[in-house]
Amino acid sequence: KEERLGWFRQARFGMFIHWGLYAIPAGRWDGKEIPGIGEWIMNRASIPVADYKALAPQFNPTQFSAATIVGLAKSAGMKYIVITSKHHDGFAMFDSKADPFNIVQATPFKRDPLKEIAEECRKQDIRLGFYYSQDQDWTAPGGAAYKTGDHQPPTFHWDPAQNGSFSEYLHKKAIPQIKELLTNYGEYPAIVWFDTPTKDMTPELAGDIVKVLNQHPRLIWNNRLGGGYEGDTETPEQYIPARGYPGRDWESCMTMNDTWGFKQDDTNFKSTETLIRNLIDIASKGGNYLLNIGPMATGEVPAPEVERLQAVGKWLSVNGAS
Ligand code: JFZ
Repeated sequence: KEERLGWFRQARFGMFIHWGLYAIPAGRWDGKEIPGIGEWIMNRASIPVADYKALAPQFNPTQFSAATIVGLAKSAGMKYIVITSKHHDGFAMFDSKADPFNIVQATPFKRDPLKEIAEECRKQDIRLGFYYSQDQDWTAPGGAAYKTGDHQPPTFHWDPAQNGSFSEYLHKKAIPQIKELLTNYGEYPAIVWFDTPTKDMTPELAGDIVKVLNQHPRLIWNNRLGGGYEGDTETPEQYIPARGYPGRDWESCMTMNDTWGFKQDDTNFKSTETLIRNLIDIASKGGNYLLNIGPMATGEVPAPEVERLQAVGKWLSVNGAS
């Protein structure tokens, strides 16, 4: 375990990246600001599957630069990156043969940003992890959905196109894509970051994922797979546990404003001082700080996020901590 988690225990500071089609509406739909976090817009605004999928042909983030983003993490003093490979909207931000709703096949951009980031992480000596929404998938038939608004139990779906078998979704889309992520990016991912399990993820179905994970003995995965699996890491969200997690590895993930995915109307950014204090507090308790950025539909990182990361990096180097 020490051999596998050694780097993670030293890391202290990482970059979370939430980036996907939701960066296009950026929190507004039909001219209205949709409450809540930006990457949840499809669910919060009950957007039909076909309308959401129509965002893909508009996605052309030509300003995206892996070198810039990895360089930003590096200059902030971060030691690793975790990026959304597929969020709850079901859109794969990587080259997938398992499902056509992906950035290479369904957009004019046609590039695989995960591949570009992986190459850059290799060059700049940064570890790389992939976030993958294994349970919720709002565009694949059978994918799960958390309830919002008036969505009805038991599925909380809002579009008949979402109906189907969860087990089939898992075996035909999620597991094949997890295999792609685990085999197509060289020594990465170092981490698979699962999220939001529902009761659909039975111990048996989660076990089918674990069989795949176990073929990669150096892989770290978090505590959000579901099916009763604890994983390697605790993932407190938006808070710092008072005493850390004695005996467990952990990372606090946090936003800089109030959203993970880019939202044009959210300017409620924390101060650099708060970010530095959070990092110190977390490090003093033995955890890692996984601090989020939400790139825009152009591929650029919002300026307030760039400024803060550079300022944190400067503080770390002036104080001999990086
Ligand atoms: C989840 C996602 O739904 C969200 O979009 C984002 O990706 C975030 C990092 O993870 O949201 C959660 C998951 C877990 C908790 C809260 C929000 N939690 O355990 O309190």
